[in-house]
Amino acid sequence: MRCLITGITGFVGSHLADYLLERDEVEVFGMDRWRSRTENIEHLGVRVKIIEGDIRDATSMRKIIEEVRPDRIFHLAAHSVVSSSWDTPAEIITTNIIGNLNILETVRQLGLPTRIQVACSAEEYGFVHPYEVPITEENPLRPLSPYAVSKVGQDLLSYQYFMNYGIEVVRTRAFNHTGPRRAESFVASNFAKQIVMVEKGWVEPVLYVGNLEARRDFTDVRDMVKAYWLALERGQSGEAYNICSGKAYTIKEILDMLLDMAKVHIEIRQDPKRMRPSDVPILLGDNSKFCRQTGWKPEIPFETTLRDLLEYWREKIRVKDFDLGNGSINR
Ligand code: A2R
Repeated sequence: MRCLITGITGFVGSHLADYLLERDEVEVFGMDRWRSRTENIEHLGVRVKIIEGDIRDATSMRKIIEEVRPDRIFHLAAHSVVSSSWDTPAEIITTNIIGNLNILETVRQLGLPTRIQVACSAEEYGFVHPYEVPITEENPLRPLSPYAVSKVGQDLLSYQYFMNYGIEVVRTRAFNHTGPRRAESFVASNFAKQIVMVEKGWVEPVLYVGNLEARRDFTDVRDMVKAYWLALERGQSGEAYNICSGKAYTIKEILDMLLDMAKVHIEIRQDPKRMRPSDVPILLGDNSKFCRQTGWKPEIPFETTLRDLLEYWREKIRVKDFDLGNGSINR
């Protein structure tokens, strides 16, 4: 079976490649850009075939899909950062919605029977009333950021292509997920990296935080990629599925768990620059539809996820890299 991963160089894409390569029946193709950082996939070597392109460019998408003729596409490529989406709203809308359109349109024009998983997001639910929690797939979508609007666009476009043309799309609405390789722009990873920099004695023992009250439903990325696989194995085309653990933590609780695992004592300081124009107060999902349909359940305890995340940063930012100027000291 030929599987194409868009966004393979990213956090989730690289874990999905790891997971697919464990399966004998799968041949893995990945798409990157000329400017992509490849550190997340260097360990994969020649076991994956990488093709260069850009999802915003219809010609490029057609060339890749025509060449690979994938049985399955895992569409993960996106501008993925909520906080930066307020700064570059037009860019995020173009990349995420037009990029998705280019893939759906190519599969339609070529008449391929390809099944496509589209990485949608719990951010689409946006403003949620307390009585609507835990959130089901039936909840209204009230997006609160340009990123969330772009994901609603991907979600509904995929629905439309299924309804109009019968394109085999499964929409996965992922709640928060983290683990090794998560970029430092995401909260748990950012805290973990700051802790490691203090442990190494490179910065003063202070950790800068934003809103600690928000409550989020976290899943380990390694459970998340299994869910994406199962979405195409057993999910129904046209459907949207919440992928989440069904357990919410405040950001403060996550911070406390990480601090308990730290080797040093650290002072906490609020940083106004880390507050968002609008932060969704609670995202807690109901995963029963997906679990019922596919048999998936999250297996990795959150403590293990956070421990592995800390270990990732301890390994990744070494003195050697730092001295050579390759390590970032941004926090
Ligand atoms: O930015 P790059 O070149 O390193 O590649 C990123 C890729 N990407 C693109 N690929 C092709 N054409 C584009 N115009 C384009 N823009 C971005 O998407 C990278 O390989 C991937 C995004 O990776 P991360 O930022 O690490 O996101 P993550 O957490 O893996 O999210 C995967 C999906 C996204 O659709 C999120 O919105 C969703 O899950 O939550």
